[in-house]
Amino acid sequence: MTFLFKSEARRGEVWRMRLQKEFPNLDFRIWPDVGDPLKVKYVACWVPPADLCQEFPKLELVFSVGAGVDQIDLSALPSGVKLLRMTEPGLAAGMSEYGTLAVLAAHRNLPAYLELQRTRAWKQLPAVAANDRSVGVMGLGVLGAGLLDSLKPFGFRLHGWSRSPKVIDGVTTFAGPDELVQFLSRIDILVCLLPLTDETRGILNSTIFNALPNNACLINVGRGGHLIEKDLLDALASNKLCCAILDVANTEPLPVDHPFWTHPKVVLTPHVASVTDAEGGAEFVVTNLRRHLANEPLTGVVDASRGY
Ligand code: NDP
Ligand code: OXD
Repeated sequence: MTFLFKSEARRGEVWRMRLQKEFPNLDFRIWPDVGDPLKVKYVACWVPPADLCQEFPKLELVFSVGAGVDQIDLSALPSGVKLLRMTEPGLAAGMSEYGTLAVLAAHRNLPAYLELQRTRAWKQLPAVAANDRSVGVMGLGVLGAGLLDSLKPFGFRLHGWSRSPKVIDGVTTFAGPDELVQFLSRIDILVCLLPLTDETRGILNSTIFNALPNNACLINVGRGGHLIEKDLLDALASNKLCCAILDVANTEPLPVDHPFWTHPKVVLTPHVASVTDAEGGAEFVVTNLRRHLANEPLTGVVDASRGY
C-alpha cells in the first residue's frame, strides 16, 4: 500500500524516514510520483490532487498537513474516506507564541508606536494595566484554548466564544450566535482563531466591529476569508478599531497594491503564526495510522457536516 505525500519536500523527507521505520511495508511516495494509483490508501496534502477519489479509488485516509481544512472540498470526499486535520503539539505551541506576541503588542500599543517611530515622534501613550484589559478569543479549539492558557500569567480578563458551550478555568465563555454580542461588548483585544466554514466566512465584519467597545484591536490568525476587508478599513478610519494585526489575508500573497501594506494602523505577517512541525506532524500520522490499522478511534477527524 502507498502513502502519497503532496506538500513541502523537506517535510516529506522527515515523514518518509519516520513512516518507513514504523511501517516497513508502506510505499512512501512524494507527489507527483504516485506509482500505481490503485495502491494509494493514504494521502497527506495541503491542497489535494484534483479528482482525488476518482484518481485513487482505494483511498482510506486523507491527512491535512495543517490545522485548517478549508482548502479541501469536503463535499468531494466519499463517506468512507476520513479526513484528519493536524493537531500535533508544535502547531499549538507556535500559535500560543504568536498569539501572545500579538496580544501583548496590542496591549502595549506597539502598532501605534511603530507609526510614531515612522514619523519620528517621541510620544508616550497612556498605559493600561493588564487586569483592566479584556481579551476575547473566537474559537476555543486546540489553538484558541491553547492561546488562552498562555495568556493566563499576564492577568488579562480572558473571554472565549465557541459553537458549543465550554468550561475553561479562568476564562469567561460564551457560545453560539445568541451570545456573540454579549461576548463582544466587553472585548478590547479580539483574536479570531475560528476555522473557515460556511458559518464563519465573513464573520469579522462591521456588525461585529460595532458590537466591540471603541478603540478595540483585531488580531486575525484564522483565515483571510473571515474578514470583510472593506469593513476593517472603515472601522480603522472611524477609530472604532484602533489597530489590526493580521497574519492571514483574503488573497495570499497579499497583492502589492493592497492598502494593508502601508496602512498606519495595520501590522502584517505573511501567514506564519504557526506552522506544523515536521517531526510532530510525522508522529501524528504514525499514531493515527497505527490506530487505523488496529481499527481504533482516530484523532483530529473532520466532521464534514460542520466543516471543521
Ligand atoms: P479546532 O477545530 O480545534 O477548533 C475550532 C473552534 O472554533 C472550536 O472551538 C469550535 O467550536 C469553534 N467554532 C467553529 N465554528 C464555529 C461557529 N460557527 N461559531 C462559533 N465557534 C465556532 O481548530 P484549531 O483550534 O486547531 O484551528 C483553528 C483555525 O486556526 C484553523 O482552522 C485555521 O483556520 C487557523 N490556523 C491558522 C494558522 C496560522 O498560521 N495563521 C495556523 C493553524 C491554524 P466548538 O468547540 O463548539 O466545536
Ligand atoms: C494551518 C495553517 O491551518 O498553517 O495549519 O494555516
